[in-house]
Amino acid sequence: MKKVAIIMGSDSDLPVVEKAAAKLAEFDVPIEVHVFSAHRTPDQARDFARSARANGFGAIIAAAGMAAHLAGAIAANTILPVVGIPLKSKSLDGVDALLSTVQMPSGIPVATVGIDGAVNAALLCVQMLALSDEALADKLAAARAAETEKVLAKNAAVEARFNH
Ligand code: RP5
Repeated sequence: MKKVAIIMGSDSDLPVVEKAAAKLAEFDVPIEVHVFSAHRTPDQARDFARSARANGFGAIIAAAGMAAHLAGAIAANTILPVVGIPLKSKSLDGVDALLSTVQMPSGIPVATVGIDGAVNAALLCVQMLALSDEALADKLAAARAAETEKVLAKNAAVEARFNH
């Protein structure tokens, strides 16, 4: 199976980003995790992106806060699909990172999830890999069904309490 790379701009991003790692682990998707910054370590970010496809990756998650150029900078240097996670920070609640990540120029897409949307970023990558992996597709379908059952159980509890 191809690997998923999780790149974050700073180790201070880990509390959110590790939720993506945990979700990918649930599906037994192999990952690599790195701290590369578009601004502080641009050479390392570029070199990683340029070699990622040849190194066995199928998708890249890039998470950053503030003036979040990391996902775009990674996407500029690879034809692999890049999923961007804009991260919440103190000053602007993540809207700065959201706009920096999502508003890519035509030709260099970044599939941007919601602010701090690490779980959805991971699930998108699993869905991409599942396009060519039937066993993974079956796991996704089972996980979706299990989530549905959880919500139905919550609904049953609420209905039992209020509807007589
Ligand atoms: C961004 O700046 C990082 O992704 C992080 O969200 C933010 C702050 O980084 P630190 O100052 O905590 O290292 O590049």
